[in-house]
Amino acid sequence: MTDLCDIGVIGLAVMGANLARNAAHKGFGVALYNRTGSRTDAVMAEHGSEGRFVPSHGLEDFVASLAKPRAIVIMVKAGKPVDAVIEELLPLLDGGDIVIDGGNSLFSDSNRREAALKQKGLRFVGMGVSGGEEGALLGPSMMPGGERDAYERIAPMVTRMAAQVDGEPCATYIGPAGAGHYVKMVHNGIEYADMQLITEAYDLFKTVYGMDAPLIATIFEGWKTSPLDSYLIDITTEVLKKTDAKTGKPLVDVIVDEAEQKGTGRWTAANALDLGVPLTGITEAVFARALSGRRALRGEAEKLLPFEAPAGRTASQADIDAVRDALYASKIVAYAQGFEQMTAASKDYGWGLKLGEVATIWRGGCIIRAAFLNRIRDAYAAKQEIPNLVLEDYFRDAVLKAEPAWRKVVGLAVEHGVAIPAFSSSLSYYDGLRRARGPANLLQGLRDFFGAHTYRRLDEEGHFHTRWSQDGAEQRTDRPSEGGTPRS
Ligand code: NBP
Repeated sequence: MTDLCDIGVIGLAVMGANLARNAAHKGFGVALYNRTGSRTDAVMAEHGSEGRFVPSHGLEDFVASLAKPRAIVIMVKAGKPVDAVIEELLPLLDGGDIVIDGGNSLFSDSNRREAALKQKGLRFVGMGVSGGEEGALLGPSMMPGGERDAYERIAPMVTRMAAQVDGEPCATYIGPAGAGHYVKMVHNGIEYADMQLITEAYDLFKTVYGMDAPLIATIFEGWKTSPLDSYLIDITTEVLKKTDAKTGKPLVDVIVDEAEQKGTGRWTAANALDLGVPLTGITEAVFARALSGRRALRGEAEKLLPFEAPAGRTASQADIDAVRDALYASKIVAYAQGFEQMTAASKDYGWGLKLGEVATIWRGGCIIRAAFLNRIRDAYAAKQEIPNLVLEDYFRDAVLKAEPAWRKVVGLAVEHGVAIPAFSSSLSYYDGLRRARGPANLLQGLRDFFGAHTYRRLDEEGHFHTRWSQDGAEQRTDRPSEGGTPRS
């Protein structure tokens, strides 16, 4: 039959509907299904003429409208709804059919789903999709993981639907099982850090220099020609420029200062703790959102611990450039940490991630798309494994150049009581990273004192314990330090 569809989409909210339209615009026949049929009808009423759609109000009809082996994209709310849809689909599918979860699923759920479907002779692709509503429609960045042959089957569709940069699609096979959703999770974590850094730069301009939103917008606009050039800088300019129709004030000034989160940043930070990767930038960004959410408490606290906004200093061009440079250096640290986390995950989970390809497919379509990603791609083109991006030539030169400004800006914020957790933690991470000998020797001494956890010596191999509270003598012990050695 010629009229069977190439791809099916289940879940026609913002992302599903736009991804389905994207597929149709590229010439693919698209089967449509949504639990609540009125949503399917609405998509058909508004967009039915944009391509070849076959809507169904029942899953059986939906499955029957697809060419075999079937490729079915699930775009429903992450978590239990994905399992519910898979449960319903199972009896209707045939061996070799491919179930693609395009939502923001937790990577460990994708590991589980892939294994469960494999047992039933079905193939699973856990595919991170980034770009929001517009990306889904015009070309997102797509991060598919699962069995390679399942990806190969859908690759012609996925690569055509993805954003294209310099003739290359922003989609590539990421790795086995949950690797695709993992990389999407870290992408979102980096997005958290990037947005937090931008927010801190805004607060410095607003609170220390007393600038209004339209003026700050012009500064961000100017950064388009700097290495910070990115989608997030572009939309920061747009948001800061917008005037509220009701009050005539900048819209940003009437928006409640309470950030919401759906969980991917938190997952990234929690996984970094599991892997023992120092992911300070992203984690501080998650905590900053949590603190923003305690609005009533902050209101009470300001009464008891008064905050006095500094009398607006005048910002010189050098002051503005210093904030830009501090933002850039902190951003480099946040990305370096995210890439270090993916390196660690790739080893621990045996995924063989190709991080140069990850940087390549993040250059377009996704929320963190930025000129800067070309530099990361270049670094991985020259070297397969990179312990830390900060140490690579381009980034090392950039942070060294930015360092004086970075310190000045962090110092200024501290002096004036402006919270800059991502700027300052990135600088502290940088300072910790470049010390061949840090202060953890004392920590080990303390641990050995109260818990006999042992320590190693600089001048001798082996593990040692001092009988601190007894005769003070040191003894060699075969027992390795409890808690294992830190990740090197
Ligand atoms: P939502 O995350 O808001 O989910 C709504 C969809 O899930 C509707 O189609 C709804 O059907 C369906 N659904 C639910 Br809820 N429970 C269901 C169940 N038990 N069985 C079947 N269907 C169920 O949609 P979205 O914002 O389009 O996002 C879809 C996925 O893409 C999510 O995982 C999201 O995190 C991810 N994502 C979103 C964005 C974005 O910018 N929004 C970006 C990137 C990724 P109904 O109509 O019958 O209620």
